[in-house]
Amino acid sequence: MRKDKILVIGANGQIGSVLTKALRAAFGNDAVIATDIRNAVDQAPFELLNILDADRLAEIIDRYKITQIYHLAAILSAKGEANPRGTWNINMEGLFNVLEVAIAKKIDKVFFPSSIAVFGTKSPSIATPQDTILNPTTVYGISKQAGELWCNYYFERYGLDVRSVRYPGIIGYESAPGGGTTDYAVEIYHEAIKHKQYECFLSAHTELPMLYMPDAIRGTLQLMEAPADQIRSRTSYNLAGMSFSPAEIATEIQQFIPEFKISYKPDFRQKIADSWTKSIDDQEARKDWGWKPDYDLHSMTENMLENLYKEYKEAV
Ligand code: AKB
Repeated sequence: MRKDKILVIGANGQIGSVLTKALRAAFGNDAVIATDIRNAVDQAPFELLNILDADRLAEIIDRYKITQIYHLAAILSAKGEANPRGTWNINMEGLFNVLEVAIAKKIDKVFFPSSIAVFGTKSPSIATPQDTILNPTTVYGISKQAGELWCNYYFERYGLDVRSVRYPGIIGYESAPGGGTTDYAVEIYHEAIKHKQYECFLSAHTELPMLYMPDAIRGTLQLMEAPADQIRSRTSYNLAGMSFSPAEIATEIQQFIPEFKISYKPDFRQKIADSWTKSIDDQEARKDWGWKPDYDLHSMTENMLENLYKEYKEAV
């Protein structure tokens, strides 16, 4: 058997940075090559990589004898709306570069993150099943839906072992999100600690599916470690953790910081959030490869605040 050598593309991002650490803990530091379009401190081995540069991608794969790829580079829902064609180009051409090089270099496994952004106003909004009507309204959501179908195509046509989950909003203390519609659910914890107040860009009762980072990382690694014959979906798996609204997360934070106050000033992201579903059904992931989240809103809030307090204390 070949020794696993893992390439993480987008290793500076919200999920990429935490996933890189987890992969290094599991496989050894030098077995995981971090790449990103921006330089990173503290990430060696690290290579600069623009995912649109297919030659550089192939060169890095050859140099490090890569056997697995985690492709996390993408423009998210809110930021993507500012430049729809540019977002489509980065999200789709980036994925094609990964899928093509994976075939050419006989890569063992590829991970492609999809998102709840594939759902739309015609998808059932409560406990949305995995296989259902998809009518995404953002360019990000459209690119993720198309990406899922292309992953399935490369699996069916070329036998590429590509695996995917639909991430809900991801909340974590180690890294900052950027350009998403669910970003408020991370910002709110920082603002609660720093200023005891937060102005939310979504309205009070906008309920969305969310997942705590440790669960997201564990689920991702679990999917990638599962025997190939257990992966019955080659488009993407729904991955659920919890669902809540800004008002509900604020009430939860008030259990720990009673003086915390929230106000609401919905902006263009409200329309995106309104097009997504409120909760998702992840029974396929549970059945096929044993997925089960550990955290709910209460235990996540307790853990987030504890870790953020530590971080802010160490920073002063
Ligand atoms: C976003 O808000 O765009 C992302 C996502 C749900 O994929 N966090």
